[in-house]
Parts: sequence; C-alpha cells; structure tokens
Amino acid sequence: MVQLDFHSEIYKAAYSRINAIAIEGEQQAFENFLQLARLLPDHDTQLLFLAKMESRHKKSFQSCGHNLQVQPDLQFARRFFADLHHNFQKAAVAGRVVTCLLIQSLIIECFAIAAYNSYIPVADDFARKVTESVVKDEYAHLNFGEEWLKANFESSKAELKEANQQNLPLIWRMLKEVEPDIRALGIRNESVVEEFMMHYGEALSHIGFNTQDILQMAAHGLSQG
Ligand code: PL3
Ligand code: FE2
Ligand code: FE2
Repeated sequence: MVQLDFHSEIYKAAYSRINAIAIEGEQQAFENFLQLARLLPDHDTQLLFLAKMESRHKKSFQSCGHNLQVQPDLQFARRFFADLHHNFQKAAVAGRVVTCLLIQSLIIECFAIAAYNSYIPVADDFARKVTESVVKDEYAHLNFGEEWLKANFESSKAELKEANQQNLPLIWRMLKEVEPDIRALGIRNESVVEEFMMHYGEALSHIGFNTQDILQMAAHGLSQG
C-alpha cells in the first residue's frame, strides 16, 4: 500500500474537503432526523435519539480535522450535498415520508457506512478510533429505515422505486466528484462502491424487494458516469 503522509500538503488539502463532507453530512443527517421525527410522531422519541447521535458525529469529525490542523472547507461540502439536500427538503415539505426515509436512512447512511469502513484501514490513529465508533451508530440509523419500510412495504414500494431513480444517480455523481480527494486519503473508489452496493442491496432485500428489483435499483445510474 502507498505510504500516507498525514502532514503533507496534498493530504491536508484533500482532507479539508473530505473532512468537511463528513461534518456537513452529519449536520444534515441531524436536521433530517429532526424532520423525520416531525413526519413520524409515533416514532419521535427514537428519531430524536438518532438525531442526537448525528450531532455527536459532527463533533467527532470536527476533532479529526483539528487533530491534523486542517480547516474543513464547508462551502465546498454544502455545494457537494446541495442537490440531495434539495430533494430531501422538497419531499419533507410534501410530506413524502417514504422518500425522506429512502434518502436519509437508506442512501445517505449506506454511503456513510461504505465511506467510513473504507476510511478506517487508512486513517490516522486518532481518526480511526473516532470513525470506528461513529460507524457503529450508523447501522442503527440504517436499521430504523429498514424496519419502518419493511412494515409498510406494499404501500411504499412504488414511491421507493421512484425515489431511488431520482436520488441514487446523485450519489454516483458525488462519489466521482471527490474521487481524486478520496484517493489522496488512500481510499479506493471501488471499495466505497462495493460496500455501498452490499449494504444497500441487503437493506432492500430486508425491506422486501425481490432480487430482480434489487439489482435494478442498486445499480441505477451507475454506468452513466
Ligand atoms: C450520516 O450519519 C452521515 C452522513 C455523512 C455521509 C458522507 C460521508 C462521506 C465522507 C467521506 C469518508 C471519509 C471519512 C473521513 C472523515 C475525516
Ligand atoms: Fe452519523
Ligand atoms: Fe447516521
């Protein structure tokens, strides 16, 4: 494996963007779980609990940046998430809870799990410990969406497929946009894609989709480059 110099200018420049993505992603996840608590009042205690975990994750990743003396480029990160954020907001305003759950609890959480698991083996010692503890929580966030959508599968199925078509291509585009930066951190893009597919496919299967649907949904938009 390539030797990483955590204090080189190249590493730190890439880290300022990727660290900002983690910080901003956690901040948006916090806000999204608050919105979900409003949309699903029967589950609000649990959703507020999940939201609080996200604000702790944000602090954890801020400390990783401080530790390397890197300033996160939050402007970059806000632009990075803009389209996905817009789609979540639009769905929340329209009360489309299935779309909101797909975006936050399935797509974003699987993306986070894939990225964090790919980062752990190449992280500095401080960030590795932090990321290991964060990723454990993300499985709980994914699980909430899985369980709710499983319990409401028949009435959610069509909206899930539509929301998948509209949002999954954004994830592939976002991943491609930061490929050089994640490579500078020692992470292989293919590793993120593989981990994402595995967790997303398993989630769709748990919810009740058949293999044909899963294969169609999980790869949607991937080859458009
Ligand atoms: C939901 O809990 C979190 C949403 C965040 C998703 C984005 C994660 C992608 C970040 C890139 C992975 C490397 C981690 C580096 C952290 C310093
Ligand atoms: Fe998180
Ligand atoms: Fe999360």
